[in-house]
Amino acid sequence: MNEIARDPAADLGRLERLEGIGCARKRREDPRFIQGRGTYVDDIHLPGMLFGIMIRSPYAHARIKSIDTSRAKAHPGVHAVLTAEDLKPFKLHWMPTLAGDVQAVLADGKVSFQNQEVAFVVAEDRYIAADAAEMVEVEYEELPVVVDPFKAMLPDAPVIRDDLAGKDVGAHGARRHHNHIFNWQIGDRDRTDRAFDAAAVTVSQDMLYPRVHPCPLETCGCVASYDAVRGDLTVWITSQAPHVVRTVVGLLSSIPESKIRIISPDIGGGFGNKVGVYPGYVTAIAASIVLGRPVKWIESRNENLTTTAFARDYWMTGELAADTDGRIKALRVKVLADHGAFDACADPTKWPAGMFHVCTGSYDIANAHVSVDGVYTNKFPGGVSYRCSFRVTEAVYLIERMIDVLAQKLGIDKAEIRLRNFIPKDKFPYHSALGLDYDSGDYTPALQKVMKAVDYDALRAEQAAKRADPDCPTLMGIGITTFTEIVGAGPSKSCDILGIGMFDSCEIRVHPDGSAIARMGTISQGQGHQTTYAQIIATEAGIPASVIQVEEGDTSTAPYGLGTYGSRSTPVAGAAVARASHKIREKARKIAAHLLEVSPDDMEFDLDQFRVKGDPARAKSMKEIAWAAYNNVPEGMEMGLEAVDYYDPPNFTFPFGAYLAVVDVLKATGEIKVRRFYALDDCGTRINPMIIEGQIHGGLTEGFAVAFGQELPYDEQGNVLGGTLMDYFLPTAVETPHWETDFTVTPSPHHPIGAKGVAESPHVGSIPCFSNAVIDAFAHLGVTHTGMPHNAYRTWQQLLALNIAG
Ligand code: MCN
Ligand code: CUM
Repeated sequence: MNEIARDPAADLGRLERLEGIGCARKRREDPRFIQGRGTYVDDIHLPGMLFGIMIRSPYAHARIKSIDTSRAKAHPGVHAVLTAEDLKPFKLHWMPTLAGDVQAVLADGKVSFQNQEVAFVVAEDRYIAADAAEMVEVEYEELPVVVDPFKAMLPDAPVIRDDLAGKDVGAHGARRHHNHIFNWQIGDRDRTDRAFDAAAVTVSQDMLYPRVHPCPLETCGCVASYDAVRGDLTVWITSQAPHVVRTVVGLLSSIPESKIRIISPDIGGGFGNKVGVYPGYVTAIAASIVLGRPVKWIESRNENLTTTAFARDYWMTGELAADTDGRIKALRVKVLADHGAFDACADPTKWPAGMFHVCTGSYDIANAHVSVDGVYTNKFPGGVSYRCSFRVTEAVYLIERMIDVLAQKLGIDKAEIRLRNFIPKDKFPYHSALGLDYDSGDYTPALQKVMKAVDYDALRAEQAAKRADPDCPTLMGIGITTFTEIVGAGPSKSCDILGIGMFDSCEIRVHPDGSAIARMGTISQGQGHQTTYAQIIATEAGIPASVIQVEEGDTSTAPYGLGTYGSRSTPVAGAAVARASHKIREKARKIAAHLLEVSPDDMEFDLDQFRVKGDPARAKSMKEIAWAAYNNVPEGMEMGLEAVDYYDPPNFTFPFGAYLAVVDVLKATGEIKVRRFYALDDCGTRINPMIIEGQIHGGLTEGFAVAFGQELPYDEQGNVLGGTLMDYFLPTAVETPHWETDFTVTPSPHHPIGAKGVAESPHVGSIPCFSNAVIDAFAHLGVTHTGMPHNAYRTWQQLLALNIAG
C-alpha cells in the first residue's frame, strides 16, 4: 500500500478543532446563564397576559360543603375564578396520571391532602390575584386523616378515594382494600422461600427511605396562550417531556396536536420534579381558552415543596439468605409504597414500582422475590423523582444496606463480602433473578481501585485503634457501596408512557457552509446537552462541535421524543444522535466519492474528511462535501444533507460505581463530619469528562443532603412539615464535603458509541454509602440500622441510648 507520510501534529490539530467525544469542552450554555440571559418560563411576558393563583386546602382531608366565589369575582381586576364546577362542562375537573390513576384538577367535593388545589383565580396581576384569593370562601367539613401507610391499610381506615368506591381492580390489577392501589410481584417466590429454608444464615432488616423532595431552584409554572382566531394553543412550560405534555393536552382538550405547541425554554433544574402534568397547567390552559388571553401560573416555593412530585416514601423489609462464608443465596423484599392521595408516579406503564427490580444489585444472587404494595394516604402525590432512575434509588439503598447487615452478622469485612458476591465479568450479559439483562459490568477492578486509592486497610486499622480507645472523642465509620444502575428507558417492548413507546430521536441538518443544526426529543434542565450532543456529532459526522447548534424543547421544531429523565438522554437520544450522524456520514461518503470519481467503497472516513483508501492525499473535507450537497450530488441522489433517527434501544444500559465514605461522629454533640468521599463511576464511553464530573458533584451533594438533612414529615393532622426553605435542608458550599472522583470504562455493547447514562448514579450510589458509613461507626456496638436523615439530633439520641454520649 502506498501510505503517504502523515503529519501527526496536523491530525491532532484537526482532532482538537472537532471537540468530539472525550473532550472536556466547556459548557456552551453557561455564558448565557451566568450573565442572567437565560429565558425561564417566568421570563415570558405576553401582551395582555393575566396571572393565575391556586387556592389550596388547609386541611388534609375534608369534605367541601360550599365555595363562594362572588366576592372574589367582583374584585376589580379579577377575570375569573374557576372551581371544579366550572371545569365539569369541559370534562377537565379530573385528569389522567402517568400511573394509570386519575387526579382531581380542582377538588371535586372533597380534598385528600393539605394544599390540594380547590379553585383558580385569574386576575390582571399576581397581587390582585392573591388579594382575590383571600376573598374566596370555602366551607370545609373535616374528615379523619391517615398519613401512615400501615394504618391506611387497617380495615377501619378512613376512605381516601371516594371516587374509587366499589372498584376492586385498578390500573395494575386487584385492590384488596379501599386504600390499596396495587400489589406488584416479581421473581420466583417458591424457589426463594426454599432457598431461605435451606440457608445457613439469614438476616432481616426494616428500613424507611423517607419522603423527600428534589426542590429545583426554579419552581413549576407555565404560560398558556390560546389564539381563538387561529385555534392555536401555545404553552411555555417547565416540562422535562414537552412532547408528552402535547399529547396529554391534546387528549384532554380535543385540540389536534398539530394545533398545540409546547415549549420548554430554559429550565432551572428538574430532577424529575418536572415530569408530571400538574393541575396548575390545566387550569392555566383552561383559563386561557375561556378568556382568550394568555395566562401565567408560577408556583411559590411552598407550593412546589408540598404539592409537586415528591420522592421515595418507601417502607422496605429486606431479607438475605447466605452461606456462612457470606455467599448470598437469596433475596426477599417487601415494600409498602406511600403514593399519597393519587397515584401520580412517573413510571413506565408496566412497572408500578419502576425499576425497583434491579435490587439484586451488583451481586450474583440466584433466587429473589419482590412484593410491592402501593397505598393511598392523605399526602400529596408523586414518588418518582430526584435523580431516582425510577425507584433505583430505593432498590440500591435496600441491597447496599442489606449487604452490610449480612457482613456484620457474619463478621466479614464489608469490602470482602462484596468481592465474594459480585457478578463475575465472564457472566455478562447477565440475566438477573428478577428478569433484567445487565449489558456489561466489571465490578471487581472498580472496587479494588477505590480501596487502593484510599488505602482501605489503613483506614480499617485506624478505625480498630479508635474503637479500642475509650477516650477517643469520635466514632469512625467507613461506608462502601458498589451499586448497579439501570438507565435508558427504554426498549419500547417493555417501556411506554400513555401507550407511547419510550424511543427517542434526533434530526440533523447540515447547511451549505458545513455548519449544522441538530434537534432532539429530549430537554436539558442543566445537564449540558447543547455542549455534549454536539460532541457526539463532531466525532461521528466530522463536523466541528463549535459550528453545531443544538436545539431542544420546542415541539413544533423537534422530532417527537419522550424527554429527559431516568438518565435516558445519552443512552437513548444520544444513540439517535450517533445514528443520525452516521446517516449524514454515509451520504457524505457517496458525495465525496462522486467528487473524487472513485467508488464509495474506496473512501474511508478520517476525522473530518473522506479520503481515498491507499491515497490519503486525495480527500474531501466535510465542509467541502456539505457545499457539494447543495450543488453537485451523484445522479439520482436527492440534494441536501440531513438525517433523522428514531432510536428504540434493544435494552437498558447498566452503569455502575464503587463509592467509599469516611465519617467521624462527634460523641460530644452527635455531629457527623464527612472526612472523605471517593466516587468511582463507570458510565461506559465518556462523552465529556468535565460535564460528567459536574453531574457527579451535583448528585453527590444532593445525596449528602438527603442522607444528612432532608425530610418532609407529616403530623397526625396531615400538616406537611418542612415545606419551606426555613425547614427543608438545601446544602451550600459551606456544608458540602470535598468530593474525589474517579472512573473506569466498560462500554455498553449495544449502544452505538458504548455510552451509558451517568446523571443519577451519584445520587443513587451515595445515599446508602453515607448511611453505611454512619451505621458502620456504631457497628461494633451492635447497631445494624438507623434511619435517615442522620442529623445531629438523631445521632445524639442514639449516643445517649448507647450510653456513649459526651
Ligand atoms: N454524559 C457524558 N458521557 C456519558 C454519559 C453522560 O458525557 N457516558 C453527559 C451527557 O452528555 C449529558 C450529561 O452527562 O450532558 C447527563 O447525561 P445522562 O446521564 O444521559 O442524563 P440526562 O441528560 O438524561 O439527564 C437526566 C438526569 C436526571 S434523570 C435528573 S433527575 C437530573 C440529572 O439528570 N436532573 C438534573 N442531572 C441534573 N443536572 C442538572 N444540572 N439539573 C437537573 O435538573
Ligand atoms: Cu427519577 S428523577 Mo430524573 O428521572 O428526572
